[in-house]
Amino acid sequence: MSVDSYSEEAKALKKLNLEKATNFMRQYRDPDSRELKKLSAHQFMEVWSHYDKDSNGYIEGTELDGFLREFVSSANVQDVSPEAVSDAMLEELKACFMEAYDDNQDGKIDIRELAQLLPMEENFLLLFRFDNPLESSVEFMKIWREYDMDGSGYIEADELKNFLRDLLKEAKINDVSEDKLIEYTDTMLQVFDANKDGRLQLSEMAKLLPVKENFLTRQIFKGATKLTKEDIEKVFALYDRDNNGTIENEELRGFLKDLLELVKKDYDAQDLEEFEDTLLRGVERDRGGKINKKELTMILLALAKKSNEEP
Ligand SMILES: [Ca+2]
Ligand SMILES: [Ca+2]
Ligand SMILES: [Ca+2]
Ligand SMILES: [Ca+2]
Repeated sequence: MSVDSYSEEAKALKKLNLEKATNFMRQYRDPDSRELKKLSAHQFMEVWSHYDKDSNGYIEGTELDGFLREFVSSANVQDVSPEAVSDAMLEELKACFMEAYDDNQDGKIDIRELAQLLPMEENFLLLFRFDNPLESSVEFMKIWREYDMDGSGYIEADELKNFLRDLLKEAKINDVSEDKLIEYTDTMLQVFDANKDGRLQLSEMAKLLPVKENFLTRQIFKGATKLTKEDIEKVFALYDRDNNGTIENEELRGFLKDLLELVKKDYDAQDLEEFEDTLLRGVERDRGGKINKKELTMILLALAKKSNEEP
């Protein structure tokens, strides 16, 4: 290598590093057209973890401002610094942007929403677009049981890989190499493993596989109004998916998961089990983890009472 080409290269590298430091998004744009390049799974993860600075699973508040400033100014052919985006412009931009991308309208960008925004490898993108959200937590618990093959109470890397492989298969994608699949698994694990123990617990998997609605967050269960017989019938029907007159197995665990979600942000299989013990001890008499309508009524009344007592 000649000295000249070396110094050219060094200059280019220096420029790239400088751009990275001032605007992280710029490296993912084509230097001429300024269009976003297709991101690999790994690059997507880089973007995500760069902007979700506190790794809480959302790009929000000042993180969101920072991302938007850099996202927009990096599209400029001239080197405008992120600060060149005025506050007024930013507010306007944010309004439009959130309108378009904040699907669940919580004012934050989650990973699924970012995945819709950035161009990515198609097969990897698919993993964020599969037939979701799930109908309910009952379906979630069925999937959980299927993929926690060793019953450890966690989805470990190999189990996650099986899950992702099946997702791709379902989407009729059969040409993903084992290496790619491992890359996808690593990336998904890094993104969703919030407590960094190298495996997914229930609450982490719940982010990867969201359900349409937690039925129990509806107003009636927040003690706002009195629980009517109709309400109870409705809840019962929601969880007794096979209509056999009792809530059991995944139906019961789906119900427990929804309950748990109301009180806890992070939870694992052990929490669910302990919760089941406490909750059923009072109402269920040795019938092997099933609850009938009467028992459900008692549980819901106890909960309504409790939430009425809380300020
Ligand atoms: Ca965050
Ligand atoms: Ca497992
Ligand atoms: Ca974890
Ligand atoms: Ca049932």
